[in-house]
Amino acid sequence: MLEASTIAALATAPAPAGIAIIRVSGPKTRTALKALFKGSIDPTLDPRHLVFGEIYDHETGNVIDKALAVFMPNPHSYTGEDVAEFQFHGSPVLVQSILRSLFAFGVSPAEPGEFTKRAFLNGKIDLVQAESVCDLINATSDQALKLAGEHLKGRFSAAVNQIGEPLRNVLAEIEATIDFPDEDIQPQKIDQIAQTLSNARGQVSALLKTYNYGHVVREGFRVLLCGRPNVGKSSLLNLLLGKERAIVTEISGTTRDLIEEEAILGGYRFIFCDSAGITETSDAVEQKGIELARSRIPWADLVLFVCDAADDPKSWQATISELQGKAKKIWMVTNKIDLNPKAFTTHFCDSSICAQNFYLSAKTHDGLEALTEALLEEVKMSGTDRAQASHIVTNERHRACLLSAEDALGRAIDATKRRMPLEIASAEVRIALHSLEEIVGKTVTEDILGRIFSRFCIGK
Ligand SMILES: Nc1nc2c(ncn2[C@@H]2O[C@H](COP(=O)(O)OP(=O)(O)OP(=O)(O)O)[C@@H](O)[C@H]2O)c(=O)[nH]1
Ligand SMILES: [Mg+2]
Repeated sequence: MLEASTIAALATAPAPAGIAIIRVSGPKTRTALKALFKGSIDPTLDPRHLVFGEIYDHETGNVIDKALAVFMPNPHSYTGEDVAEFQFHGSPVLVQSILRSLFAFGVSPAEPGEFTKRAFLNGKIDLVQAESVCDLINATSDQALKLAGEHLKGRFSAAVNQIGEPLRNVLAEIEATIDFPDEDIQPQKIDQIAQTLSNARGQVSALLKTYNYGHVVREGFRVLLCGRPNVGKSSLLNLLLGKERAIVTEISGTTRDLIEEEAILGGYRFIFCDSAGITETSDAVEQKGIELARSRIPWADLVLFVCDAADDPKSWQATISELQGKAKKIWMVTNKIDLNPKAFTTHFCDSSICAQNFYLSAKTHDGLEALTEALLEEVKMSGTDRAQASHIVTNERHRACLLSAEDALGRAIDATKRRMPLEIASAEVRIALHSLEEIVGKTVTEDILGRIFSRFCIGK
């Protein structure tokens, strides 16, 4: 047990509810339970079973509420310490009274993420698993939940640890040759070492390639609706969201502000953003809106450039050229095809500017299904080389560690190929291993831990 204090916090959301749960962890849990809870039996004598009883105020001796209590002795608990949980009527006033009673008994308020931090420090879970608890709680889509679940099972950590294994062997081999400098190192041996390093780097690179997908699943895929005024951007936004979020009128320049809203499509999280139509105008408010629209372009994973099927392609050419280079990816959506069904013969944007062309009627919904299907496909393909869910990098910290490992392995391979002294390769392999171990938390500083767990809510 690394922590001596006993902590308590509300584990459920801080709002009136059917029930609330307070969690307690640490060496004083057993005595706190005995002193503050009286049930049909002593819960510490019947671990992992709910016991019905009453919770008492430590200072006045009065009953606070009827409750269920459960005791989970160490080491078989979430934190690895003695843990107790109380379930009672979900009133915020009762929560405060029970916490006050526990604090009066000598229990301390838990810090954000402290239960999970203790689970990590006591070796119940590794750092990737601890982080995935946070991701699981905050997941906003089925797919994000699935990735967090896989990471929580420890499969991603296993994949990372597996990459490190042969590197440890290489290190041992190099060390042995350094210890016996008189013995000649066979060239095949050095080639073998270079091959092992190169395999490991390949595995690291493969993981890194999944980050784009992992990031999009976790944070959402960002789509900006952009184009000239009055072409139907807001109509399309409303269609994609399935609700009337933005004002639609026949007046050009209706939308001024950026309108951002999330939607779940096919289990994936999308963030759509509507913007003011880009045009030359002397209206100060409209100008401000256009500036905002332009500033949003780098934010988007994809820009949907909407145009009106009736417009001469010359009218939008300059605007779309302006987006080119600033936008990560552009798709052209020719709207109002109900009025101009033959638009596809004249409206087509070059693949050097737009990756795809779509034809739509926001009025009749013609073409909407093709567009949403393509959006889903785009998210699914956002990792060039989609691996199984357990091997997908979702976290920026993990990516930074993998990049550092990839670089160090690159330098090690280079040194071996150039037949430089093996100490150089050995130092680089150590850096790579250190970076890999940092991912799962085998080597991690207090500062990094602080940053990770401060993102958690209290009670987690
Ligand atoms: N017939 C037809 N009308 C459409 C279609 N899409 C939009 N409209 C009409 O076009 C007008 C402009 O639509 P909006 O969605 O407000 O266009 P916008 O691009 O957001 O316009 P601004 O905000 O002014 O830039 C409205 O009167 C819509 O009803 C369509 O597919 N067919
Ligand atoms: Mg609009």
